[in-house]
Amino acid sequence: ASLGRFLACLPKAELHLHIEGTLEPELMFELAQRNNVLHTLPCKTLDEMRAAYNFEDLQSFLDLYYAGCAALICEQDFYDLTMAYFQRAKADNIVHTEIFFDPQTHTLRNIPLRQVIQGIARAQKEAEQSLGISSGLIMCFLRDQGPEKALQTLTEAEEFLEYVVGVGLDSTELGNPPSLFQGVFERAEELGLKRVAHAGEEGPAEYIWEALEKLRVQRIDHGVKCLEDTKLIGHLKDINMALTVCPLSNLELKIYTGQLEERMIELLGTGVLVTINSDDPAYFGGYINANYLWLIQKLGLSSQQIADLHANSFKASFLPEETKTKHC
Ligand code: ES4
Ligand code: ZN
Repeated sequence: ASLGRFLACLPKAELHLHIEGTLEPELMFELAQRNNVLHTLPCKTLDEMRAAYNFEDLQSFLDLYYAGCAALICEQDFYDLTMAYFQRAKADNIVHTEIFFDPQTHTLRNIPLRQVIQGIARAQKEAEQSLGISSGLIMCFLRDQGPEKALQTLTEAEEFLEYVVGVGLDSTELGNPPSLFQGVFERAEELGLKRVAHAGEEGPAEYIWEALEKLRVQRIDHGVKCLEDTKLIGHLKDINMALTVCPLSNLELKIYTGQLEERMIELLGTGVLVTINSDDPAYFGGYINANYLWLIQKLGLSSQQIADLHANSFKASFLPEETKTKHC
């Protein structure tokens, strides 16, 4: 219980958070009603929706996550969604967050990119002023839509780059290796953007190598499958590469089923720069503190380990160097 208090008091950073994955069912229904699109939601009632949060694997989650996005239409919806997350973040004492969004999930439904980015950006500005939370925005390409669509999306986003710190790669991992996106990530680098990619979540350790070598990423999202490759673990340590790990996500998506606790202990023991994050908290049953609490309860983390993980998040952030060190 005292560790819980220690955790609550720590001013934290979050580096792996999909804004669409913070859409709580209550807000989803409210927005859908406001937009007259209730009939397009995957479930008819809140209870039915909550009951559907029971996943077999990554794809079964993604299907529901994309379907839920049908409620998001106006600029105001993206503002409300993002502001609701900032309120939750404040409650968990988050002071800095780097937010993912999936532009293609919305442009595929004919929602203008401008509307999406401006709604999110307006909430970011408001949260900085009224809640004291700094943030960055990372645009993720949907890997299952392929590299041509990703490049098209990047080109479309060029007029909004003042709002974006970097690009990422997410969605269905198996069968969609990072190497396919080399050209897009080269273009992103030319544009001065930071680069991250989901790799080694469901996919193999090989995808982590590819993300490092072909996409030149500065962080690996998830990356837990590095445990299958000793040489990779050594390399991640050598280059001081951060992993943005999301324990409750891995639990709910049945990554390392039945042995997740052991594998997390193993991962923390490697000395790789691990950070703790919430991924899609509305779907996986908890925001950042709940993710830390799961580790505390299941792994028996010490206050020193919590403090180290917490410092790692600032080290691995895209904050300016001076700001980082104040928190570590
Ligand atoms: C995601 Cl957990 C996860 N993995 C891959 N892509 C995603 N998009 C949203 N959540
Ligand atoms: Zn993710």
